[in-house]
Amino acid sequence: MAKRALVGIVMGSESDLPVMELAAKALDRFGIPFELRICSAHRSLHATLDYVKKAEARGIQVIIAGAGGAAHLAGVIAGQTTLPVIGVPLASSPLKGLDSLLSVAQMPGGVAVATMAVGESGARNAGVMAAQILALSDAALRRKLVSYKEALASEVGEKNRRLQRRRP
Ligand code: RP5
Repeated sequence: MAKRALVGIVMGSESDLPVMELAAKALDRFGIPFELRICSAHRSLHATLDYVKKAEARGIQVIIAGAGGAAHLAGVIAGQTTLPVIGVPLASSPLKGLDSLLSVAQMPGGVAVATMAVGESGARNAGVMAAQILALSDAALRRKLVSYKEALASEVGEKNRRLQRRRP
């Protein structure tokens, strides 16, 4: 039987999926069960609110919300839940994500969204951030995160060694 999702990855449009898959990939790497949903703060507000209202009772502990343009999805969700909400601004409009970044980050006091970088790095980091939140109460997951950080460092070391061989 599939494990109950701990993280909800929501996005404003199907067109956001290729980037938001990177959040899913990061969670997969740590073995964290998640679910993916398309729901929009503007085009399907009622479905979004319905999802948020039921999420905690279903076992969701962190919500990742990715949207582009006037990206209100993460903020609308954060206004309706005490679960941690991680916002991913997407570069899907002619303004290339600056609009989304400001929409996700500039929340009014009292309603917190943890805003990631624009685009692919942000989506990947949203998965890592969700893992770090969950690791606060999961020692095995914390160990996986420690190895992940070590792997990042050794990748850089390897690239540096390759460069030194080419350009001593
Ligand atoms: C936002 O508008 C979505 O999050 C997406 O990034 C953007 C464009 O959506 P589509 O027109 O491709 O559905 O709400």
